[in-house]
Amino acid sequence: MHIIRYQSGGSRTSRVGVLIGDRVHELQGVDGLTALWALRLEDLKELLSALDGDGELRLSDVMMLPPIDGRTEVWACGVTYKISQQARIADSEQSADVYQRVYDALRPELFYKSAAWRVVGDGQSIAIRSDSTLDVPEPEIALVINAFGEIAGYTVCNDVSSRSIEGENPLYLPQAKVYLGGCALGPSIRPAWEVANPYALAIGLTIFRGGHVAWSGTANTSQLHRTYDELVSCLLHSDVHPDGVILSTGTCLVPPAPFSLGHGDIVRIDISDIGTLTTPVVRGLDAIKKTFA
Ligand code: DO4
Ligand code: MG
Repeated sequence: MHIIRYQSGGSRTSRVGVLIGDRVHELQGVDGLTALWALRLEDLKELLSALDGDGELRLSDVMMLPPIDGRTEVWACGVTYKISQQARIADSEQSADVYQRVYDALRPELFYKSAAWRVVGDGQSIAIRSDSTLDVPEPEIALVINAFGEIAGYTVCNDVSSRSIEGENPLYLPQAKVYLGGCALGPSIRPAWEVANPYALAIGLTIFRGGHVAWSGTANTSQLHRTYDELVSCLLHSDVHPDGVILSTGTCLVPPAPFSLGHGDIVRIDISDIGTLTTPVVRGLDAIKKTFA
């Protein structure tokens, strides 16, 4: 079962539903995903478990939208896998010790990534900045957290990042991370109760260029250096998210420099039991603005 946001029948209204097999059940009266995150986990499970396999629409009849809406924000964790720490130390000659220290510190690195409206979904373009020289996708498992701080589900996140801008100075992190086309999520949300072991999920990253694989790698969430509960409790320590929040848990794959994303590349992220997120790459603000009609 996957929770989805979609449009159908030529209407521009976004709907919330559940995908079972290739059938879509519209959740009547649920006017946004945020209404689901306002429910306690046990109530959400009861609501969705009442559905059977006979949804009224086929998957091919709907247009999927990014699985986030309303005031739900995307936050992200940094340096939660050894590979991320090592790549950042290599990029950042003068500030290498900040990455060394945060990896083992009690307090994790958490940063704001995106408002819902600027998140792109499966099949939509991501962007690299025209003032950046080294760019990578960051394939990450993201936690969907409800208004009560419970993990309600999991989705795939691409925390697209400029390594050259962050590497120049860690204080440039927001510019390396937060810009139009810099965050992709989806295609759907897998309810938490259906994921037997979220610490044993295979993550694959494949970057296609000119019809060929330009780079690929695999990793596993078993390599995560922290627990999901610890990351959630730090995020919510002194903050509230009444519409829920999505927390991306850090990258476990970094294509080694000098590999850099380019205009026309296609990025595919596969996370077992969760989904596959595929996004073409464009370079520069004008190009990404054209895709945000
Ligand atoms: O330290 C900067 C960000 C790290 C990050 O995004 C990651 O480890 O995934
Ligand atoms: Mg990241």
